[in-house]
This record gives sequence, C-alpha cells and structure tokens, in this order.
Amino acid sequence: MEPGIFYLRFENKDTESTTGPKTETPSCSQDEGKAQKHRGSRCLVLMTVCLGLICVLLLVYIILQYFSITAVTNLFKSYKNKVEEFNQTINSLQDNYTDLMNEKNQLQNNINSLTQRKQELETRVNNLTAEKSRLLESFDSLTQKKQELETRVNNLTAEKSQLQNSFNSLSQKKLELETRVSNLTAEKSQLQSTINALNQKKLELETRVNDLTAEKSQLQSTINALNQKKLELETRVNDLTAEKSQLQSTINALNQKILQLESKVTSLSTELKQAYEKGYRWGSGWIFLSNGLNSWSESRQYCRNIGADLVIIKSEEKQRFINSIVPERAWIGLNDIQQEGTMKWVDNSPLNQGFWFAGEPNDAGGNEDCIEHIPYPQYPIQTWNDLPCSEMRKAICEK
Ligand code: MMA
Ligand code: CA
Repeated sequence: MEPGIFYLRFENKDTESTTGPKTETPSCSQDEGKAQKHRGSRCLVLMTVCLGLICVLLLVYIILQYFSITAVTNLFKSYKNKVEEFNQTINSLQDNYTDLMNEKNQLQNNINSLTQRKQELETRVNNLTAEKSRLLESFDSLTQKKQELETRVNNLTAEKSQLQNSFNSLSQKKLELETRVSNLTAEKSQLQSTINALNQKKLELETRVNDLTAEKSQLQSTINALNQKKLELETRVNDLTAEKSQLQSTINALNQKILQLESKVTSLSTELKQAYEKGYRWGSGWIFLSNGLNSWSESRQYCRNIGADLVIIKSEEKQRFINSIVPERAWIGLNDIQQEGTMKWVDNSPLNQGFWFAGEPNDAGGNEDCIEHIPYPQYPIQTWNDLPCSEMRKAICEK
C-alpha cells in the first residue's frame, strides 16, 4: 500500500489541508472500437473485466483510504495541536518582536545620542589636543622659567642667609630701638602735651588771624575809601590851588582896596573926630548929624563906618533932645521895609511909641518905607514922616 501526497499550508491561525490520490488508468477510444468491430465484444468483455477489476481495486483503495484517513485525521489532530502551539509560539514571538522593535528604537535613539556625544567628544578632543599643544608650549616655557626660578631660589637662598645675618643684627638693633622707642614714647607724650598746648595756641592765633584778617579787610576798605578821599582831596587841592590863585588875585585886589579903605578910614576918622567935636553927649553916648546927603541905607552905613548907627528914639525926652539939636530933615533908625505898616528900629526892636507928624505915616505913592525927622518950630515933638528910602538926607547917628 502507498499513501497519497498531502499538502499543508499555514496562514496565521488558519489551517487548510488537501488530500487526494494519484493513480494511472489505461487509455481507450470509441474510434478504435468502430474500426475493430470484430474485436468489439472481446474488448467489451475485457473492459468489463477491467472495470470489475478496477472496482475491486477501488474498493481496496477506499478501505485503505479509510484507514489512511483515520490515521491522517489523528495526524491532523496532532498537527492541529502542533499548529496551535506554533501559533502561541508565533504570538509570543510576535510580542517579543514588538518588544525587540521598541528596544531597537531605544537603542537607535541611544546610538543617535551617542553619535552626537561622540561628535562633541571629538570636538572636545580636538580642542584638548590644541590646548595640549599650547600647554606643552607653556610647559616648555614653564620648564625654562622653573630653571630660572631655581637659579633665583639659589640666589635667594644665599640672600636669605645674608638676610638672616642681617635679621640677627637687626634683632639686636630692634632691642636697642625698642629701648629707644620707650624713651621716645615718653618724649612723645611730653611732645604731645606740648603739641596740644601749641594747638590751643594755634587755635587762638587762628582766631586772632581771622580777627586781624577781618580788621585788615576793614582797613583795606578804609584805605580804599581814603584813597578815594585822597583822590577827591587831590582834586579838591587842585581846585583850591586854582581857587587860591583866584583868591590871591582877590587878596591882592582887596589889599589894594584895604589901602583905599585905610585911606577912607583915615578920612572917616578925621570926619568922626570932627563929628565928635560937633556931636552931643546923650547919657554915656554921643548923638551927631552927618555932613553929606545920602539914601537911608547909605546913611546907616555912614553911621556904622564910624562905629555908630542911626538913632533909636524911645522916649519923649530923647525926642525933644533930637529936635533941639537937629534943625534940618535927616534919617532916623526906623523903617517898615520888611513888612508894610510894621515899623522896626535898626536893633530889630518894634515901635512902641511914635512921634508922628499929623497924618503920618501915609505911605504916599505906596513907596514910603523909611522914616525922617522934619523939624517944625511949632511942633517940637511930632516930627516923624515916612518917605521913599532913596531920598537924599543927612543921618542922625548915635554911638
Ligand atoms: C509932604 C507930605 C508928606 C510927604 C512929603 C513928600 C512935605 O510933606 O505929603 O506926607 O511924605 O510931602 O515929600
Ligand atoms: Ca509921608
């Protein structure tokens, strides 16, 4: 017995099977049957036999096939179980595949970041390489410097030994100086006291300087004012010098005038002497009449020039005496020049008692301000008349 060929195909969880036998059959044609009529029945018998044989074979085959199918069914069941196991395995593998893909993505990301990091590190390495070159150069120069410094250290070590010696001597010196400092400290205290006193003195002097500075400013102002005054005085001196020249000229002229006046005084003295000779005693004084004719003012000046003035009459006794000694018209010391109608004597005293002629004073023509004596034999007391001051009369002087 030979089993058929089985085909199995698996797609995911689906399962499909196909079975079928393969046999070979002998070929037979009707055209041959017609052509061989003589052998037809023989062939038919043969064919029946063959057909029966085939049926037998087919029956055998079906039986065999039944067992085979049973076996195949069992096998199929076992295969199906196997397939389910495979499917489970596939599912688990599928899950593993997903996990692995995720892990792969993570690894890919890690690779990318590592690549980035690698580039940065390469850049860093390049920079460090360049820095290393620089550091090597620096190292060389520092090595050179180090050698120089070693030499310097050696020199400094020697110098240090010398300095140590100096330090020792300086320590000795320091002790001496400390002693000296103690002494100087005491001296400094005394000096500090002196300085404090001097500072106090300095403050006083500064105050004094400030006062003197203020005084100096005032003096400077005074000097400026005095300079200004000096300039003014110099101008004034110049003016006065010029004025002095003019005054000198005036003095010369006045000296000339003095000479003339002295001459006049001499003549007036002569006149006074003559007046005295013909004057009259009145109490302790003199009353006399001038020779020449003058206005009231000129007549008064005549009297003053000889140390007298126009006569003042304040009593009837004196009025009668005047009338007895002056037989002609003459000025007396009375007028109302300052205010019309208000008579005043030459000593500025007011008129209290007048000895007026009848109808006088009449201020005839509105221009009669000076008073004259007019003697009338029949009127020995009332002799006064007001008259224009410019009229020419003798003067009755009293000294
Ligand atoms: C008259 C009389 C006076 C006047 C004189 C002026 C002589 O007297 O009128 O009052 O003053 O004239 O000469
Ligand atoms: Ca008159």
